Amino acid sequence: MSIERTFAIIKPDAVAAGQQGEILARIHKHGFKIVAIKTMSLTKEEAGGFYAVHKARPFFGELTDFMSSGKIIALVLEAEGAIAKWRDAMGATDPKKAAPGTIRCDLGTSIGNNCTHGSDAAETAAFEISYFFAGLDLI
Ligand code: 3AN
Repeated sequence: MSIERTFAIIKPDAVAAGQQGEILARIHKHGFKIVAIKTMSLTKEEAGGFYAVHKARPFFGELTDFMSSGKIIALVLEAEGAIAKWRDAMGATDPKKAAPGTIRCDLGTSIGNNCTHGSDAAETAAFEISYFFAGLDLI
C-alpha cells in the first residue's frame, strides 16, 4: 500500500455538539498526518456542488440543508492507504449499522447526521480536496 491523501469533514452536527476535539484525537490515534485543516461554513449551493453526485437522490435537499446548517471542519488526511483507513475509522454511513468503536457508531445520531465524511475512492478524494483547498495549502 502507498501513502495516500483523503478528504474528511467534521460535519455540522459534530461541531455543534463540541465533538471536534474527540474526532481530532481519533484522527491522531489512527496515525493520520493532518496536511490541511480549516473551519468554515458552506452555503446550500456550495454543499450542493460538493455532493453533486447525489443530486438525483431523494435526500439531496435534506443533505445540503444539513451541510449548510453550521460550521464544519474540512481536513486533508495523509497515511498509508488513507482512503480505506479513514472509511474504516468512521464506520458505516448509518451509525446504527456502524461497528462498535467506530466514530459514527460512537458519535453519529442518524444516517443524515453521521458526524463525519470521508472520500470513497482516489478520484473522489482528488475532486473533494481540490473543492476545498488550493495547491498552496497542500504543500
Ligand atoms: P458515505 O458518506 O458513507 O460515503 P454516501 O456517499 O452514500 O455515504 O452518502 C453521502 C451522505 O449522504 C452521507 N454521509 C449521509 O450523510 C447522507 N445520506 C446518505 N443516505 C441518506 C439517507 N437515506 N437519508 C439522509 N441522508 C443520507
